[in-house]
Amino acid sequence: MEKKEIYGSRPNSALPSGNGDKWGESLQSVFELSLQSQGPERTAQLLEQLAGQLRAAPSPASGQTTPYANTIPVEEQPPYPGDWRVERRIKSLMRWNAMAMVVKANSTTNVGGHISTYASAATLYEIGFNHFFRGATENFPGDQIYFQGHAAPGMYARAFLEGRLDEKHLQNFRQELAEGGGLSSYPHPYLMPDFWQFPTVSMGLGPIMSLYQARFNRYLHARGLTNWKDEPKVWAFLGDGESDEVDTLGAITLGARENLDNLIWVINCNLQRLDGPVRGNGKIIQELEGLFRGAGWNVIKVIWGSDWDDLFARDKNGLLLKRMEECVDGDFQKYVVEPGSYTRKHFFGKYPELLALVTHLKDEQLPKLMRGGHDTRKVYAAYKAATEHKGQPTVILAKTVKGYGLGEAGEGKNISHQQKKMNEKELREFRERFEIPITDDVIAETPFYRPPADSVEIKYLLERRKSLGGFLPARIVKPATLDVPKSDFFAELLRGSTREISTTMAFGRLLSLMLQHKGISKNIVPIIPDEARTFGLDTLFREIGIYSSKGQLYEPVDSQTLSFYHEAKDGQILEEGITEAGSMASFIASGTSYASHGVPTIPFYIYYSMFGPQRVGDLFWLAGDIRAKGFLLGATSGRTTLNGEGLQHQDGHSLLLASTIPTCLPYDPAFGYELAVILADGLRRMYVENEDIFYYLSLYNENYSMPPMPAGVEDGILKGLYRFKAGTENPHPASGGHPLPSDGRGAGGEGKKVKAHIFGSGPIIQSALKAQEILADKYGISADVWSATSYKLLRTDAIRCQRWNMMHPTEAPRKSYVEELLAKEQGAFVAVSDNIRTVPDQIAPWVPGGLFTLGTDGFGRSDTRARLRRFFAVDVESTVIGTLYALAEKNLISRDIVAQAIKDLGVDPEKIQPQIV
Ligand SMILES: Cc1ncc(C[n+]2csc(CCOP(=O)(O)OP(=O)(O)O)c2C)c(N)n1
Ligand SMILES: [Mg+2]
Repeated sequence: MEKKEIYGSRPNSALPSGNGDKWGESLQSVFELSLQSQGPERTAQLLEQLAGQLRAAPSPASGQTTPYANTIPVEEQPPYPGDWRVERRIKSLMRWNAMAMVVKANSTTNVGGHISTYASAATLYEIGFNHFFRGATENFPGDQIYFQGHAAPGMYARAFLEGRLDEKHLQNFRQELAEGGGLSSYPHPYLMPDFWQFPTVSMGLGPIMSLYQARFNRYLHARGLTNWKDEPKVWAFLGDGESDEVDTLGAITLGARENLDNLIWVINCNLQRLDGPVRGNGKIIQELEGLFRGAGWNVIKVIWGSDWDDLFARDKNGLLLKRMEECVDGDFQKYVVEPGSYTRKHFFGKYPELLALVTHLKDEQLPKLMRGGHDTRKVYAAYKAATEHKGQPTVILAKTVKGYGLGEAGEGKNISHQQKKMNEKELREFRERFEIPITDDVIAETPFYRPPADSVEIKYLLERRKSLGGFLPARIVKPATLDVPKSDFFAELLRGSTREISTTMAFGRLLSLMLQHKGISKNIVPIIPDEARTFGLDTLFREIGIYSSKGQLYEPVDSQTLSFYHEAKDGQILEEGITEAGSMASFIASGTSYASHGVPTIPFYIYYSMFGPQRVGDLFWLAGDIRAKGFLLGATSGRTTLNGEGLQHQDGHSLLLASTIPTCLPYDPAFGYELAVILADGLRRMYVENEDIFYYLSLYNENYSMPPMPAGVEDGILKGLYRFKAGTENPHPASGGHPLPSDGRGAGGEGKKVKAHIFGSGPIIQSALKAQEILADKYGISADVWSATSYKLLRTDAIRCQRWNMMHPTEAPRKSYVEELLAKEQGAFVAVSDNIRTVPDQIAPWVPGGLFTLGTDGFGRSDTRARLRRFFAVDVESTVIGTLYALAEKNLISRDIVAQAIKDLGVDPEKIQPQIV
């Protein structure tokens, strides 16, 4: 008898049958029987249970996907607790106002904006707002919600209906500099600090931050720093296109490993991204399901809406599911944009039985068969299940239509993402579809609409938020300060040491001291991505423990040693493993806990500096936007100080990258006392003065003796430059030194004093100090050595003055710190550091007579420090030559001296040099 194929016509979707495969045949017939008697949903559920058992088997053999069906069967849908009619009205008003603010803004400007993202996600948000998202109350920090960046107009529209924003705000969407201020394009706490909590618009950052936020919440609680009654949930809304970002999916196993059932992701699967379909030739929902299940998440698919339930119930042969499985996402998109007749012919028409299923529906009704993500009841059921699920994070894969409700203006079209204008006809259609009471005479102006305060809608909406604890999004910062140590607490570092240590070791010591300081010890959050041993911080393992939600279930191999690998439920260190992105996400969660939990914590994130802003620069940028505080420590810094490691490891430009972040203070300290002063001041500014800034400190691993702090330099350390060691007043060339020319221009010649100034940073200040001696001894030149701790800060101060002067041309000009400091200095100015020249060059315009810079531009090499420094020309000899050259350039000495010095110092001028194109 010929077997009738009922389910799965594609090669891999039917079970193997025939050819004597009895098991396959048997399973197939049980499957078919189940479909006929139980229906597809129940069958899908049973299959999932079996698949679950299979996955739990020692060698999982099955794939990770379930049929293309709703995970929650209709029989298990909970009753809907709200008044869905009123909610629909409210949602329609949101839709209108969100659309109107974009259309209006773009009628007079070209500021852009997005309509279609929120249009597809409105139900996903509204169910959350009306039933799930809890605001902050006395003992509850509020649920933490990462709104999809491009859906921002929807959140503004809601805040407008809630009375939190007025028409003027909406009118000035994306016109923040307009009179009276405006609304930022996307969630930016920096720009709207009372409103937005989490920046999300750079795709992938919201997802990874939400993961680490959920874990950080647990960490804070485990360490006794919070006293909430209920645990906050972390919700992240993301796009299906966004799931292509490595940041989105790259860390999801953390969620399962840490049993983050406080985390819910809602992926708005409208099957489209900016240009077109996310997976035209496949199914993004299925692909994501497989990934999340594989990573140990609870997956809830919301594929079809209630309108389909009846069809599925009547489809005894499972043909409807089969047809859905056959279609790729590109097909589904076509059914959105084409008329119902097309869907009837091409979707249902493939099988006569399917056609029969929809004979009672007119063509116009077919496009109204909703996708699950637009169905209030289905979405509610999914959220309820997600919030109640224990032991795993949940991802909800909600199928929606991009630009839902825009009709001809963009519903499901490839251009939908960028649609920001609508003509009058389209506006009328939109108004009719969502029943907005706006009359024809004004519709072309796309007026905003808010019903009166005593309307059913507004009362309902406000009551819902009230019962859920208040409005969201809201960023509420309760004033809190810490009793931070002053610099004298670090007296040991201020005294210096003859013992040779590196600035990394100095930092280790400072951290130990801070961990003993009553005012801040418990608020410190050390974050390390698998590099503690590199930085000599492994003793902390035992002292303060590594946080692990599971404690330590094994005896560590080094349990007999003093600094054994100690994991504990209340451990203080976040040992993140090899993930700089994850570590930055932890830094941000900790650096914003003052706002998200009302509990200030102080992150010290120490990492291999090359893998800092260069690798995860977008998260550095975001740290500024989100107003994170804390200290980033780029250790093993320097293109020549980190010898041996070569091109990929030697960092000479992170300081420059860090300099680009407006709220970041980058410092390049040379000595332990500088570090102590900077840390103490940073603690004060961030945790006492409550400035929303963060610090980037370069740390190096070269050992040298640390001098005691000279008197009166604290201010200079903090501002970025101070004279560390003045040159000798009357230098005389030592006997055997190079004879000076007697042309009247030469150093020391005719009694003329030739002066130079060398700015050194980090360990390269050693080159400057030794060069200072040689310049005095051999060339009779007095060179002052300055410690340049922060070129960025010098520069920003200078440009602030410059701008003021430009705008006040008739008033007495202001002078920046660096100009004041150097105003009376004579001679040539030279900078030398282990960074590319652009770092010191930041201040060149304000140095009298210009700045001559030595630096490490070009790729690193694996070699010794000495050879590397010669290669890049930042060693002692090159610093001498550079200084002489700078003097010669100013006609202060003869060029012959420079040429002679090159010979005397044994430098080969023709030797290979770093390539820079
Ligand atoms: C890192 C990054 N790359 C590119 C963009 C530009 N961009 C903004 S939205 C978008 C498409 C988003 O598609 P999806 O995630 O599916 O969201 P949808 O609007 O469809 O809900 C792109 C490419 C961005 N914001 N961030
Ligand atoms: Mg999308």
